[in-house]
Amino acid sequence: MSERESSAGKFDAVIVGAGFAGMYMLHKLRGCGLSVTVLEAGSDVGGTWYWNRYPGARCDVPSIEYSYSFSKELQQDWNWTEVMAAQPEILKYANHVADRFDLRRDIRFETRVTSAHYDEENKRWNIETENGDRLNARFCIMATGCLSVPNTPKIEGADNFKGPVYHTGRWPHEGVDFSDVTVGIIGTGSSGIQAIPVIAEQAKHLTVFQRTPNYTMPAHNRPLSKEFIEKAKAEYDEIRETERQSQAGIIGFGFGFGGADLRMPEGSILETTEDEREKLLDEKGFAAVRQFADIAIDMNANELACEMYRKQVSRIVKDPAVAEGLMPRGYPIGCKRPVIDTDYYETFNRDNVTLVDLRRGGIKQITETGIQTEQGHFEFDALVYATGFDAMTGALLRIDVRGRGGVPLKDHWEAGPRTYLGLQMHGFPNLFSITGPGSPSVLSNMIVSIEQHVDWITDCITHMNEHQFREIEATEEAETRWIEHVNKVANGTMLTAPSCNSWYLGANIPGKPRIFMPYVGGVGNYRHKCDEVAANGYEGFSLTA
Ligand code: NA7
Repeated sequence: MSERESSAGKFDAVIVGAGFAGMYMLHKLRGCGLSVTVLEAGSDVGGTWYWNRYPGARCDVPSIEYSYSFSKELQQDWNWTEVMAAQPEILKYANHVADRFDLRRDIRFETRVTSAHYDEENKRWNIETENGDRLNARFCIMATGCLSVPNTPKIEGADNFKGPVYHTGRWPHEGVDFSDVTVGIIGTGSSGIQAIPVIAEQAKHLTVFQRTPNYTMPAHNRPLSKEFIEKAKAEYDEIRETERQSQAGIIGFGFGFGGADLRMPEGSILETTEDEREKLLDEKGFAAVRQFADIAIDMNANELACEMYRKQVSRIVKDPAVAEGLMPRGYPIGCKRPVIDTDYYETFNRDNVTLVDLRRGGIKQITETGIQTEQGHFEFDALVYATGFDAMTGALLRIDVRGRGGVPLKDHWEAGPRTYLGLQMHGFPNLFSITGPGSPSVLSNMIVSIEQHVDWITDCITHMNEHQFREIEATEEAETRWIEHVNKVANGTMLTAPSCNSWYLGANIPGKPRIFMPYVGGVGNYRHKCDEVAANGYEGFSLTA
């Protein structure tokens, strides 16, 4: 392609998003000599870590493992400081990668994509942005992230609130000073549970509005020693290979050096006595709760673990009424994305923290000065929404994506997301999604899954170029079979328990189809399946010249 064509907006590939997926995709395709541009809504790289700057934001995967493996030099040069890195350090890493591989020259920032339409005649995608840019590309690659569209629930009176309003997923870059400020926070998912202890330390008073108490485990985060870093660097090849073949793309390399115990659970809780469980709690605290394997497959075993969990909460939280308010009930432990925290329960022993357990009376409306609940009115100066995201499908559905015959993606996904391997959709040729629904994605270490998808897509495009194929499209049959498989392996597990309202199921967004979106089969098995598909001449895809 000539430079003139490229400057007129014609590319081999357009990538949407400059988070960890988009950055690596750009690096790989550029390395193949393709003309590529990345369109990014933010003003810089980093995706999730660019937007989620709330106090306490931290990764829940050990830093040694939550990092790129594609460059050995990068891996050896970069030094993580903590077992689980905080947001500023991860963003610094993303910036380092962008500088090191000179990525920014092919990224257009502050450019939000509004539509992507497939032109069947020319077998190319027409992409438009909010700024009025028009681009044309053979491949359109969606690196739009799984947790990138914040969910702000529609609560009556929300516009009446007079003070400042924040969402954890869109935190101001300059930070927020809560000293001498009274704060109300809605939401006790991962973001709320990370932010609450940090805000409580600064604010004059913090009122926590909790609809569903969560199960959360102490992170035991700590600085990494020089010896640990050296050991990890010496063993990196083995660490990466083991991650790639594992269930979740995490091997818990931090264990023994600080960091949460990520070893696989084993044994049966049903075979323990009450005294034994009590003793285990004395010895290990919350870690005792997740050590048994049967809690993932047997509801009675799971309920015993939940009882242990609640007992541990009551050991930490001094006021029995507050402890009771924080105890999760009525849904199994492990059906939502695990939350890890630093001093979450201890925070509720502070004099400047109030828990409003909305199970005892919900939110009626937001007022000028606070929140009116069925239990009374609570006043504060600033309001924080820690209310999560329209996960996995939200970002793609906000773009007007139209495939063959002008069919909108939202019609194709009306009853829930349909993909083949989470990589492609029938009717949408030459469009790929990275870590899309139907792939291990959010059930795994995202960077391991991102690298696998990017490598697979790059090999696929290279194969097409070598064999002069112009179009690749998942067949309807392959897509149907894959979705049936994705549902089959998830059904009957704790993850799809009817009592569980997780964002994996889309249950946090009113009206969203209740479908388990990621693939439970495991990172290693999934990788083999994708490799097998490629080795068999891209089985399940139709390739046309
Ligand atoms: P989550 O995990 O979806 O948590 C959102 C929280 O907000 C959760 O406690 C919700 O309660 C609460 N929420 C949502 N809407 C309302 C309304 N209308 N009223 C009261 N409370 C509400 O999002 P996070 O950002 O914390 O974490 C997302 C992922 O990011 C996490 O899993 C990690 O992978 C990183 P609910 O449970 O729905 O009753």
